[in-house]
Amino acid sequence: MLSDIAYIGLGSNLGAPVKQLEQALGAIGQHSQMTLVSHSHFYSSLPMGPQDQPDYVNAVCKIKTSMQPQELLATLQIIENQQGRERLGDRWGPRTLDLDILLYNDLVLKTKHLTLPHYGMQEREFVLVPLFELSPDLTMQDGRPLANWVAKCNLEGLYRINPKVSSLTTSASVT
Ligand code: A4P
Ligand code: MG
Repeated sequence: MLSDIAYIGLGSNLGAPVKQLEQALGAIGQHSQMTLVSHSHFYSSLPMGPQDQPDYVNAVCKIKTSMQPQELLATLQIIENQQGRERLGDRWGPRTLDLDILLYNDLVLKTKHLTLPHYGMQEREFVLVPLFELSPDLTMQDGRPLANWVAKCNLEGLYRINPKVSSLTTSASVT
């Protein structure tokens, strides 16, 4: 049963980033153990970390899934790999596709391979703004509303880059 809810952060700054995100949303929607509930607009953002890399395109999607978090992470990493993700070891370096689990229900978890909520999300405007667009009433793990975090973040260089592609959500929602 697809009863667990997760939010996934999508990011790309190599290999036609908008297409990478569209393709990833398609793969998520078509997976038998995930339903794509909704996705945010796509946003252009300045690179966090090394500055000698292209700007990113970021978005957030909400899914329902029957997978446990570890299995979901492995599945998302397969999708990253299918889209040419190379792990070159340079932290925060450029990538064709990055899929991070931001939230999984209300779960708080810290294992070697998985930290939930995602460790950096509360400082990242390219995560908070699209997440707020999808679910403005969310409360964060510290008990404060997501809106408070959004109000505090630096929006410099962040802008929406496309109209919402509703067909993606509609076709992908069919199980
Ligand atoms: N991992 C632990 N928790 C999670 C989680 N909740 N979701 C582990 C996903 N993965 C999680 O990730 C490294 C390891 O984190 C995984 O093997 C998994 O076991 P990775 O995707 O292989 O490598 P990474 O993404 O380079 O590492 P890191 O430190 O997670 O980077 P971030 O935090 O993803 O940042 N600038 C802009 N504007 N937009 C971006 O999207 N992204 C990054 C990467 C840098 N700068 C950016 C952006
Ligand atoms: Mg990642």
